Amino acid sequence: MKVIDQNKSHLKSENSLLSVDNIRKDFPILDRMINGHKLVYLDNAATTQKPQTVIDAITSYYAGFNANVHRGLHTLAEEATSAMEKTRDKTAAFIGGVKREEIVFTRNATESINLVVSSWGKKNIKQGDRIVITQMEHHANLVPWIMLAKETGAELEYIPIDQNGYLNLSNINNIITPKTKIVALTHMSNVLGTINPVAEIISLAHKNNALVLIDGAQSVPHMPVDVKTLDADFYVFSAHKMLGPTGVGVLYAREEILNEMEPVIFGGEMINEVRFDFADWAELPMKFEAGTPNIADLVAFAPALDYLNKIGMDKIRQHEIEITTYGLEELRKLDFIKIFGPDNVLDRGGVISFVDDKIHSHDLSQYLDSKGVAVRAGHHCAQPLVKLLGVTSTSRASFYIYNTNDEVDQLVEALKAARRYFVNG
Ligand code: 7TS
Repeated sequence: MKVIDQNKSHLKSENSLLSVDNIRKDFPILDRMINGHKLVYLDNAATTQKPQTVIDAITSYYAGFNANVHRGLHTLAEEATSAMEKTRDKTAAFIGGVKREEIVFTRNATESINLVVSSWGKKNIKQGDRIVITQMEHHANLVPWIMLAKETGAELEYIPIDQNGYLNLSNINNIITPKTKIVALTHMSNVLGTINPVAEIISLAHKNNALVLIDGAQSVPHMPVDVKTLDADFYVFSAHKMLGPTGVGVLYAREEILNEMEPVIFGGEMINEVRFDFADWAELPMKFEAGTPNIADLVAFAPALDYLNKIGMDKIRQHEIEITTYGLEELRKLDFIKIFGPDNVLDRGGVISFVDDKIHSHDLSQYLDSKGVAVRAGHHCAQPLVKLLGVTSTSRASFYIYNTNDEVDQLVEALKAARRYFVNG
C-alpha cells in the first residue's frame, strides 16, 4: 500500500519565487504528450491538475482503510472518520481559522450556493425583498438566485460592470439598500480575472442588515483568504480547483446562521433522534451532510491543502502576478488579440480571456490543442457577462503554480501559427 508521504514533496519554500521545476515533478500528468507536443495546461480555472500525494491518498483510502464514516466502531471506520474529519479541520484552518462546525462539505461550489438558496433563501427572502448580485457571476451564483427571485417575488438587482472589467460601484447606495436581504458576488471573476473589493461590499451590506455570500471558487485556490477578516456570512469554493479531487465542495457559514438554517436533504447521518412520527437534527455540520459522503475524495483533499500550505498562498499569488504580467505583456504584442478585464495586473487573478479578431474562439482553441496547449473556449458559464463584452465566446488561458513563462511563449507561438493557418495561410 502506498502511504501519503508529506516529505516526498519537492517543494522549496525558501525562495521568494516558486520552485516551479520541482513543483512540476509532483504532477505526473504534466509529462503527457498531446498531439505530439508536451502538454501546456492553461485551463486551471476549470480544474487544476493533481499532485501525486493527492492521487496516492485516494488509493491509500481504498487500499488501506475503506469504511463508512461516523457510524462504525471498528478500526477501519474510525480511521476513515478521523481522516475525513482531519480534512475538515484543515479546511477550517485554511480560510482563516474558523470553527470546524462552520465547514459543511458538499459536492462543489455550485451545490454550496444551492444549499444556501434552498435553505436560508427560502426561509428568509420574501416578496419585495431585494437580492443583489453582479453582472460578472458564474451561472452557479446566478441561476439559483434567478429561481429564488421568481419563486418568492423578490427583486433581483445587479451591480453593473464598467468598460474596464471592474464592478461599477458609483450607484452602489441605490443598489444595496435596507430592502436588500442578501448580496452574493464572486471574489474573483472566472472570465475577466477581476478581484472584487469584497470587504468594502460586505461592510456596506452589513450596514443595511443584509447578509453576504462570497463565491470563492476562483479566489481560495489562488490567494490568501481569511473569511473572518472579510466578515463574510457565507463563503463557498470547490476542492478540484485547488489541487484536490472532484466531488468535494465547501460551504463556510457563520455558526449562528447555520444554526438557524433547516437542512434540505434528509436521511441518515444528519439526525439526532428519529421516531416513527418525529425527527430532529444532528449538531453542526452533520445536519447538512445527509447520507454517505464522498469519503475518498474528502480524505484526498487534505494533501492538496498541505501542498498549498507548504508553498504558501502569498507565494502562489506572487507567482500568478508574475506569470499573468508576462502573459498580458506578450499577448498585448499581438495586434489581432483583444484582451478582456482590468489592465492593472494587481486587480486580477491568473486568468486571461481574449479573442482573435478573425478566428472564432472554438476554432482557435482546437488549433491550440493541436499544438498541445489546453485553454478553454466558450461563455465560461457566464453567458450574460460574455454577451455584455460584445462577443459570444472567448478563449481563456488560466494559470496555476506549475505554469511557466515558457508555456506562455508556447501559447503565443501557437496563436501566431493559428493566424498563419486560418488567416494568412
Ligand atoms: N463560481 C465560479 C466563479 C467559478 O469559476 C466556477 C467554476 C463555479 C462557481 C462553479 O464551480 P463548480 O466546482 O461547482 O463547478 N468555473 C469554471 C470555469 O470557469 N470553467 O469551468 C468551470
